[in-house]
Amino acid sequence: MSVGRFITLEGTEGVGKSTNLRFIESVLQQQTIDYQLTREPGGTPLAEEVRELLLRNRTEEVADDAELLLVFAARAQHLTSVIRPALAAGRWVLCDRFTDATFAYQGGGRGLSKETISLLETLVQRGLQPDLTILLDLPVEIGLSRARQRGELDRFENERMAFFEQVRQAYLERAAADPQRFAVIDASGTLEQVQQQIADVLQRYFQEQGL
Ligand code: Z5A
Repeated sequence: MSVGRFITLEGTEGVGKSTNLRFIESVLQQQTIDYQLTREPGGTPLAEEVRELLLRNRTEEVADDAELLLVFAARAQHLTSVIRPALAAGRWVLCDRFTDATFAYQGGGRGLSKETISLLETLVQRGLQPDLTILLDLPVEIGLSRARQRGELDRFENERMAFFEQVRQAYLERAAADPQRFAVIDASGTLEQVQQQIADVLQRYFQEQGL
């Protein structure tokens, strides 16, 4: 049996991840690819509970290390219960955010060291990495104004502009360091323009995979 492929979608607030996930799903369906859609933090009942803990606005300040460990606790469960079994069964996994988000938010945004994050990555992932990461990139002010139109803001969305600038820079640095895995999409255009770029990336990827 063939092993599935692991595709992740990343970006800062308001880049259009949810909207474009539905588009990526439609492309996979056209290609008759058997896939599992999932997300981080979350993807299993336990990990979804951790997500709720992470996103809820609270008066107690959350320690950066506590936030980091919660993210990886959810990821460990998600990998064991959902991602590894799906890939082993030959299914593709389409995941809304993964560890690049940790390097961007907890690393770039909170300022935690890459070394610490890498240590936990090694422990939890044991070498497993996404095969393709689509990074939707957008100037922070445009993304935030899009995100704010959606209503109530969660704990992350309430962060300052400088935080999201650091998150964006960390994403772009990771993409520049691994151009084989990352496809950076300019998400500032119309939805049609963004989806055309995503379709091109996926077509190229399918060709490389001999599909
Ligand atoms: N987090 C973390 O800190 N560390 C980690 O390791 C992980 C996550 C894995 C939840 O993520 C939080 O978890 C996240 C980081 C943290 N921070 N926050 N918040 P999430 O992925 O669930 O949350 P999100 O960033 O809000 O994702 P989202 O719901 O997919 O939002 P979106 O990217 O903004 O997508 P959208 O809802 O499709 O688009 C926003 C609006 O823009 C919407 O009204 C669209 O109709 C509109 N839109 C979309 N595309 C366009 C174009 N091209 N033009 C005009 N308008 C558009």
